[in-house]
Amino acid sequence: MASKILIIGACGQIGTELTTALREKVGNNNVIASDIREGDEELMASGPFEILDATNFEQVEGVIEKHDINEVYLMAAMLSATAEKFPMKGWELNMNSLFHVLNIAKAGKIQKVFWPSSIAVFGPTTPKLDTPQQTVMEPSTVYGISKQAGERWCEYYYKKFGVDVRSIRYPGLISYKTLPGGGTTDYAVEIYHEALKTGKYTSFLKEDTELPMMFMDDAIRATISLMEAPAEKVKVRSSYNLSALNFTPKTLAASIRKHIPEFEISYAPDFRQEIADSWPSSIDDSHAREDWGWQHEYDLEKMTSEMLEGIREVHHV
Ligand code: AKB
Repeated sequence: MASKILIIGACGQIGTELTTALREKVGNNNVIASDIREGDEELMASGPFEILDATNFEQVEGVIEKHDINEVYLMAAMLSATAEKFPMKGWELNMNSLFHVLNIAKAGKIQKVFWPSSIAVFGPTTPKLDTPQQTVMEPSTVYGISKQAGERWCEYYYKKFGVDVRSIRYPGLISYKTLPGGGTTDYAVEIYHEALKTGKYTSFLKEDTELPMMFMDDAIRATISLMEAPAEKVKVRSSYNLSALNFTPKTLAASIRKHIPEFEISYAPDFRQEIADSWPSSIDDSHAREDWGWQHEYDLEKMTSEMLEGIREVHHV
């Protein structure tokens, strides 16, 4: 039997590309996209879509029953910078949506769940370099606290109730199809758009702020391959560290300058600097590599070429 998949938050930065990739893999009609609002034309035209509020249990359960879903990817979330502005809203969205899906899985109505965690689970007291899978975790943001609590609940539901839930601690994700919204790593996407549009960019992080990052194609491949891995290979049931590249705004600007020599960057750090300073600079992801064979493909130079080409094509810049 083909998997019937529901993607909650399908119109966001990850959801859009995940929907396309899964539809190519298992067939358009086997992937139900859903979000609080409609997505772009391509997504809406490529298969079934439901308007869905992830915080409403009846709606989530209703869509799962209506389409006979057996796998859910819960991608709806409020990211780090926005959640600092709306702490209770961020907490409620990030936690309630997870509980709804975990409880539906516990009741046996779905068989597999993917839930995204983040490098935001780490905090200022975490070792910054090559941050291990298991280490000190004292997140200092609302988003980080919600992701850390979510990880604990995922592991709890797996151990107590046998819920097959799988998760990745995403680094900053770089993509050209859909813009990110409300994150601390968003500068690394905005910079490419501005480089092409205006030839300059003011970074809201300092020039030497190094953060773990990943090109979206790698993130989508990792997500699908974790979900396809045999259950016994998925040994971490909180969330896997995952790594590809680490860079600073200054190194990123230098890689853009190889294509656009006149590109100029300036720096005006804002409240997001403190968030970035609390996160690791690099991540040890050896568990993901050993357990289910994770390997990244994109380095900084390859990613910069794809980003510039992709933005030109998709956004006609
Ligand atoms: C954010 O910046 O909030 C996200 C993340 C690292 O989870 N991109």
